[in-house]
Amino acid sequence: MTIRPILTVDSDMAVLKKVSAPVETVDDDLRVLMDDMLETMYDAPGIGLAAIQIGVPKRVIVMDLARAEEPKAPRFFVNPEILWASDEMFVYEEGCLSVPEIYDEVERPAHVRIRYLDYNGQQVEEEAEGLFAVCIQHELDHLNGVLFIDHLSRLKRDRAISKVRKAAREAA
Ligand code: GNR
Ligand code: NI
Repeated sequence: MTIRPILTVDSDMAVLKKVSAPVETVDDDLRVLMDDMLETMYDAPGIGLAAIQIGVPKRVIVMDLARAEEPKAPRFFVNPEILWASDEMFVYEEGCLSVPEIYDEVERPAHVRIRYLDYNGQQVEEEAEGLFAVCIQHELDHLNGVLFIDHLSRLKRDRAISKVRKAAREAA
């Protein structure tokens, strides 16, 4: 498995804005990508990662919501779709590996019903709530070129991007 560089808004905004394409078949090549994404996510560390965050415009997400003291619980989502979203909303303080060190509250549907293909290409339907619902919606946004800062006011979004740019300049 290979840890791949994670793209960030200071240098890779144009790639992160791309709409990712559906996967045709869940094969061994795709499983190599998913394994690399998982290792990259654990290394970061993060709780979710969309393929576009490593520059691959495919509709693939990896996630692990297990706490540090719990056994690893990797999950894989290929061509995920939201079938239903609740009217009830939920506010959570989000962050993103592509917008490092920036955290702000985003409001999203509290419950969503999703359909996707798993690591073996099997179709799964399930309902998500809590952090799972937040994370799958955050990742699905990435597949459509949307970042969590796009849900904030223009002022907050511009400030967030400026902060990431400044941090990148200072690190260089
Ligand atoms: O690691 C991550 N944590 C997180 C916290 C709150 C809401 C969403 C996330 S996803 C993020 C990793 C990431 O950027 N995935 O795209
Ligand atoms: Ni993100």
